[in-house]
Amino acid sequence: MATVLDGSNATCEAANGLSKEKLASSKDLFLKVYEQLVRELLEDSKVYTFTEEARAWTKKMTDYTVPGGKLNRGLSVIDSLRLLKEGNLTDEEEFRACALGWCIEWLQGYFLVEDDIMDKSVTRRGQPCWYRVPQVGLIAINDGILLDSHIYRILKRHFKALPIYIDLVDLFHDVTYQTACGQQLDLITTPEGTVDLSKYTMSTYLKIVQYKTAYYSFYLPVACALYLAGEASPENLQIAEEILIAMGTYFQVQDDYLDCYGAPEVIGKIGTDIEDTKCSWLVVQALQRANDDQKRTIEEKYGRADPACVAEIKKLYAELKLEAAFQEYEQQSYDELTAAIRKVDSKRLQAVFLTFLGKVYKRQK
Ligand code: DMA
Ligand code: MG
Ligand code: MG
Ligand code: MG
Repeated sequence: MATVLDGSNATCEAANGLSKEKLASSKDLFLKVYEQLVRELLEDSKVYTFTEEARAWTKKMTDYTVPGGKLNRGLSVIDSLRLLKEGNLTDEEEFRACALGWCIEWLQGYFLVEDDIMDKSVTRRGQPCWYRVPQVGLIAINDGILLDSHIYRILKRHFKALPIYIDLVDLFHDVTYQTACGQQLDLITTPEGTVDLSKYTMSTYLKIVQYKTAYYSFYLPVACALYLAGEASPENLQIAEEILIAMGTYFQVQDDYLDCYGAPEVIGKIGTDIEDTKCSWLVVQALQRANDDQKRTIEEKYGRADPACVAEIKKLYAELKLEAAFQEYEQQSYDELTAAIRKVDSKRLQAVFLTFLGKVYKRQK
């Protein structure tokens, strides 16, 4: 079937008027704004004055945990705002979109620092997880809290004078709450040392991923752009929520797939979902397809650190043809998402959603 998007950015941009050059220039500007925001945080002495040692720690910690990812979430604020305003942004508007984009990347840095401790992960973005860096250890817990606090320092400095300030603070608070609730569901569905397969249903899975991933990764960037554009009406926010929660769900299914089948050199992290007994899309699918014997294998081998057990689970996934099941899911999600987006009245909003979808469709990392 011919679709507006074929997964390559080129097709997506041609359909929506955001050129490759424009996307690249967003990134250059975005990275410059990072340097400014860090400088401001380190020089900010309104409520706290750094010692030299603390300043150096914060700089190192922030550089290590905030800017090293794909930056899709952060860049989506400026890319979305450009589409909403059809390219007519003042320098100030561009700066604000970047600053808000960085607030999302800071939020992501915060959640990942904590997530890697809780998931006992080893690497992130191609380097050791922050808590595994010598001299860091559990200081990372407090570093995460600091990253979260930085968001509100940035918002105060750059948005306090605007009428949307309180809406933005509220939005970041709400989305942080939603994400932490999703993380809670993710963690309590699999208390250490137990495997209760009856909990691994599709409805539990969907609830976990909607809250732990979709709100902060997909809804938040577009909601920020809508506020900056002066178009955050309840109707627009609701349409954005509907489409972007579905898109974020698809994104987390990809994350679960890549946890098992992605190459660590490409995804920058070593999967731990099988060892951690996670309610992953793969195990939910496996349970739906498994016969009694295969269910017993899952009961006995899932959630064990022993590499032989992990290998047995992967073998079972192969028997149950889960790679093909994922490909089928991916195509179906893509078709459903594009159909839903085409029903949106505003062509500009359509372009925002299609551009975001183009960034993640068939991603390898
Ligand atoms: C990620 O879930 C969710 C948050 C809020 C960080 P995950 O543990 O599957 O993420 P990752 O695979 O990146 O560790
Ligand atoms: Mg994790
Ligand atoms: Mg996790
Ligand atoms: Mg994962």
